[in-house]
Amino acid sequence: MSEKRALVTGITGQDGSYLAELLLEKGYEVHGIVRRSSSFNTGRIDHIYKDRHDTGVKLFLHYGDLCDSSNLIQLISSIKPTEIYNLGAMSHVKVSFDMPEYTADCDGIGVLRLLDAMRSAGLQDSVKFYQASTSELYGKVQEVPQSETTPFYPRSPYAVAKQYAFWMLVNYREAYGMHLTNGILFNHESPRRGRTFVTRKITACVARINKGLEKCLYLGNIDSKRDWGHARDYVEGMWRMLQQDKPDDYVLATGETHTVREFVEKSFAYIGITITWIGERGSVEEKGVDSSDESRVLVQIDPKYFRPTEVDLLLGDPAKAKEKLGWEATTKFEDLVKDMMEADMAKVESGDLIS
Ligand code: NDP
Ligand code: GDR
Repeated sequence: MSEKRALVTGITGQDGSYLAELLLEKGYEVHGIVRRSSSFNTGRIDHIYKDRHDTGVKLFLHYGDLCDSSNLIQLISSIKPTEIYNLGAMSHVKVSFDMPEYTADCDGIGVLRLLDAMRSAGLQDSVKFYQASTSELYGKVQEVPQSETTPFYPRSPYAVAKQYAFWMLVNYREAYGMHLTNGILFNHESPRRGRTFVTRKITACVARINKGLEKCLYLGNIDSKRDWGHARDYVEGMWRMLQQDKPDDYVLATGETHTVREFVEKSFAYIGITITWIGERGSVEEKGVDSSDESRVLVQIDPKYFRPTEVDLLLGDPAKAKEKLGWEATTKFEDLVKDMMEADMAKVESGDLIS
């Protein structure tokens, strides 16, 4: 058995795929939990998993679910990981309003299941555990910028479930002396971001508009502000947290905030289009063209994307992570948009973004 053995829940997600790459590069034996699905859900890790027979890559996948305690106990007891990264979650804030009970089970109680599975397996003194906590915990603005000491005010069933998990970690850390760390991560994106999250929805749609495959981008609240970084930077921060002798809680953020509106403008600018806003409609403006012409409207608001309660402003203070972990976000807003646009333009060209 390898001395460095990681178990990653949510390995098929955006962060899970980057983290698996990072851990493999660092010589870990990596075990990932995959949900059974009627269609393939390993697209983000196929490039590392498929060639494991040829390259000897130490990546092992196991069926499992955060809602199934006996499965988690069995996996943790047999794998005996030295580090666990809990990235698995029903991670969509808007969807959590439609599925609050499932979200609580997976994102809240799921974490308790993992903590108790570690204890049942007798690993409570040896394993280090990372919990994917979130800037959504700050919710309704209490303080700007937000740091490890800012009070929480969750604004969605997702955030409430994550708050339960956050405090469960703190409690088990204090009660049993376990090495449990919360990473309070602000939004982080990449070309691997799911297409229902706003950044990727925008870049995929703009790339498709550019190719004539779509006419208009429909969005919800374009005035909310987010501190957007690149997922590749953030998984490095997760790993650094677990290399510390003592467990703690850390914010990872860029320290910059931008509106969804700005993300839209930058993405259209990438394909050479300047958007002019008339209220909440974004149009292409050119000399001599009638601005009320519907065919010039490239962005429109669809209220179905509004949330019952919104998080208006997120801006993180990553000073503690810089000081204690030597971590800093290397990708800034403009480069993030560029990276995502470049990738989606290439996907459209190769026929991978047909719908
Ligand atoms: P994704 O939505 O891309 O990935 C979520 C992962 O969780 C997928 O692998 C998914 O599997 C898995 N999953 C969902 N439900 C279950 C379940 N019941 N049992 C086991 N696994 C499950 O999220 P991200 O990669 O973006 O985020 C990773 C984690 O970090 C999440 O916990 C998220 O809440 C949190 N987070 C994310 C931030 C971000 O900006 N990306 C910021 C702060 C926190 P499948 O592929 O089958 O759906
Ligand atoms: P968020 O990300 O809720 O911050 O959660 P998302 O990209 O879904 O929304 C960001 C902001 O954009 C607004 N918005 C829209 N959002 C979506 N998804 N679709 C739209 O059409 C749209 N139009 C406007 C939203 O209202 C919101 O203000 C993400 C997830 O990764 C969480 O798991 C994680 O915890 C937090 O980031 C930090």
